Amino acid sequence: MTLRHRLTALAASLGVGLVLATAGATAASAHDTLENTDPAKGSTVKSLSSVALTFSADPLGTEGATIIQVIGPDKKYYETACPDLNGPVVSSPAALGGAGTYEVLWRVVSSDGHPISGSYTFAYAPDGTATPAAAGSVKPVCGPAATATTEAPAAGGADTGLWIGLGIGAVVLIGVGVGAWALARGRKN
Ligand SMILES: [Cu+2]
Repeated sequence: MTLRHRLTALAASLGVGLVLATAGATAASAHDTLENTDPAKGSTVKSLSSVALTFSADPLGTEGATIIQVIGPDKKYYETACPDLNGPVVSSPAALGGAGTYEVLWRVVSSDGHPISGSYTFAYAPDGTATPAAAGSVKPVCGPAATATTEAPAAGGADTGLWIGLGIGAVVLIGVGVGAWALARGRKN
């Protein structure tokens, strides 16, 4: 291999690596993000009839892939119907049980086709006995597909593109090091 061949090979691998790294990072950053929630994260509400999540773009209405679960302090489910998609807003009606901390578990398909998910909590402190406590459901209300807890790996997988990009970036750096070493060695010979 001549010096010119080495340089050409190095430049080619650098170019391919950079393109792949950029593509990976772009894919990962294209997910929709959760911009607003009602109730707000960490807030305390006196009453609640629905949970509404607003995303940065319109999630895809893929059948069975949109999940909102409202889990009470007794681990029962207090959403009362399947989620409704309306542009960037995904909402579910809910009727809460006793006072305490409730967790909202959600999953949607980002407008770029990747599932994204998350959870947050809010507190429920009803005013006296004005609102009767709902009984809740021992199972997620929206069918067997709506088990958001089993979707945790999907949430991790959503950032795979970024890690692939970073990995390729690291490989490129190693390649540059090896290439420089080979060049220095070739020059010496
Ligand atoms: Cu994505």
